[in-house]
Amino acid sequence: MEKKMFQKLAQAVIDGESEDAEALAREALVQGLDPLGCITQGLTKGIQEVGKLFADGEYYLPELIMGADAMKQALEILEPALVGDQERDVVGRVVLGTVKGDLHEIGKTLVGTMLIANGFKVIDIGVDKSPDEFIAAVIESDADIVGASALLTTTMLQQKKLIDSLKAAGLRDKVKVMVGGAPVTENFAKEIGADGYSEDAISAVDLAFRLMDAPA
Ligand code: B1M
Repeated sequence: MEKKMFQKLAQAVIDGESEDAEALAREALVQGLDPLGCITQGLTKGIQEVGKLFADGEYYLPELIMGADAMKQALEILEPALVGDQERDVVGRVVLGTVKGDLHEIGKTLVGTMLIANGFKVIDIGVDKSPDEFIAAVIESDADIVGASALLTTTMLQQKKLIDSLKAAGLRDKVKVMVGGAPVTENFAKEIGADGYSEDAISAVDLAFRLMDAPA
């Protein structure tokens, strides 16, 4: 039953059917299915297929947008179920955003949701954010960690710009930097002097705990 639902969710994203995606997400919760599984095994598989079809020239920008909208619609239903109503001490404060020139928000938001679900306070500053905007949020929130997402090979260098700007602002020793996003690698993260890289939202949580020196 679970596998079938995951496949249906993936298909709704591939077809760009927002209403179906939302209805399926609601149905999955009613059936008591794991919301994280619905996201990682269903929606994410669907959007990856959309990306592949786009890269192969079978899908164009409108289909890319429709797929993303369907995924976002379903996430709006599933993400609150991940977070729950928990009362616990804040593990750490994380300023999270997508870098300048980059409008991809789904992965960044998912990372934020998983961090919140695990006790972090997340200040999500959104997409297309300059180093100065990250820095203003770090200062305002007295953040422990700043997380920068980049989905384009052309924008990943903005993660280095952010680190350079943190140094110039005298903040580099006060805040840990974690980076991620599809084109980003462990090696790239090391090269630009980030404190950590993670491949997905689940390992982002482990990384954030490590950066806080806190037990997961
Ligand atoms: Co765009 N796009 N897109 N896109 N898009 C990609 C990234 C692309 C790989 C598609 C492709 O060609 N196969 C390609 C990039 C090529 C490259 O640079 N190498 C691409 C392109 C080319 C473009 C445009 C240039 C297209 C155009 O206009 N011609 C354009 C750029 C716009 C811009 O940003 N300036 C563009 C636009 C868009 C939409 C706006 C239509 C839409 C985004 C909508 C939105 O977010 N609201 C979109 C989408 C949906 C995609 C794909 C299909 C899916 C991205 C996604 O949401 N994945 C993507 C193809 C792909 O990735 N396979 C593609 C699901 C999400 C859960 O995964 O974002 O990888 P992801 O996040 C993961 C991990 O990466 C990690 O954890 C997340 C959860 O597990 N992670 C972190 C992410 N951030 C992290 C931060 C961390 C730690 C982990 O710490 C801080």
